Amino acid sequence: MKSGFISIVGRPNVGKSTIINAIVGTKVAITTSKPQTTRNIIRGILTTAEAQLIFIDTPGIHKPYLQIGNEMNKMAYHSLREAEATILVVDAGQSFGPGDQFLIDNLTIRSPLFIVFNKIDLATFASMEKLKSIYKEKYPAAHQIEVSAIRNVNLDVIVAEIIKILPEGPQYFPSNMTSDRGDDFLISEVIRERIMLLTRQEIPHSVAVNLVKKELIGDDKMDVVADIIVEKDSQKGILIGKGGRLIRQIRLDATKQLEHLLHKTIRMELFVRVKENWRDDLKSLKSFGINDEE
Ligand SMILES: Nc1nc2c(ncn2[C@@H]2O[C@H](COP(=O)(O)OP(=O)(O)OP(=O)(O)O)[C@@H](O)[C@H]2O)c(=O)[nH]1
Ligand SMILES: [Mg+2]
Repeated sequence: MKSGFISIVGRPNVGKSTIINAIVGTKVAITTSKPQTTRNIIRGILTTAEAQLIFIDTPGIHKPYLQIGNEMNKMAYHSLREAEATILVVDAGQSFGPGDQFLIDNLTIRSPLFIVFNKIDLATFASMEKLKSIYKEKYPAAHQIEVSAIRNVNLDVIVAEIIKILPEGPQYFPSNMTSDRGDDFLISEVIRERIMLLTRQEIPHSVAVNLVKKELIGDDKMDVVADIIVEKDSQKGILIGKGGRLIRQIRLDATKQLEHLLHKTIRMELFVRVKENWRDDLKSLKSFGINDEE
C-alpha cells in the first residue's frame, strides 16, 4: 500500500482542523471561529483500500508574544520534518498580508507542497486569481487546490493528489483508527472548545483544561472531572458566571458533545483554578502538554 505523513500548516483560523476532520470523517481536532484554537500536534488518519494518509494538524503559525506562541510555532515548523508531503492552507477569503509573509519566511518546506486555498465560498473570482498568482510566484512548483472545508468541496481532490505522490510504505496504524490521540485528549479539548465558543476577548486564549479523572462505569457510563485553568482571579469569576450560569452552560454543552462522540452517558464535574501567567511559563506549559518535544 501507499502511505505517509502529510503536515498541514498555515496561519491561525484558516481551517486546518476543519479540513482534517472532514477528510478523516470524524472530529479529531476541535475547531472554533477564534484564532489559535489548536495547541498540539494531532495526527488524523485516513485508511483506504490503496493507501493510509496520516494528516498532521498543527497550531497556526503567528507572530508569538508569549512562550505558548513560541512552542506552538515550533510544533508546526517541526512537523514538516516527518512529512512526505506538506499542505499549506491559505484563507481564500483574505488578501495576502504581513502574517502570510511571516509564515513563508519562517517555514522550511522539505517535501512536495500543496497549497490549499480554503473558504472559497468567501472568495470572488478576482480575489482568488490574485491570491493564486501571488503564491505561484512564491512557490512555482507547488500544486494549487481550491476547497471549501465546511461545504466539503474538493477535499477528495486533496486526497487523490496526495496519494499520487505517496511512496509505497507500511500501514502505520490499524484501519479503524482515526486519530493518534486517545479519549483523554478529546475530552479536555472538547471542554476547551466549548469554553472558547462561549467566551470573548482574552478568555478563550487564557484557558487550559486538565483532565483529573475519567472513570468508566459499566459499558455505557463515564464520570469525568476536569480542572479549567485561567490566568487571573477576574477570569475565574467570569468563567463561573452569575450564579454559576456560565460554568453550567459549559458543562452541559461539553457533556452533550462528548456523549455524542463517545456514545456514553457522561457525568461531568468542572473546577476553575488560577495559575498566574501560565501561558508564559515553560514549566506550566509542559505540565499541560503544550510544548514542542524537540
Ligand atoms: N466560510 C468558511 N469557513 C470555514 C471553512 N473552513 C473552516 N471554516 C471556519 O473557519 C474557522 C476556523 O477553522 P479551524 O479549522 O478551527 O481553523 P484552524 O486553521 O485549525 O485554526 P487554528 O487551530 O487556530 O490554527 C471555523 O469557524 C470554521 O468553521 C470554509 O470552507 N468556509
Ligand atoms: Mg486548528
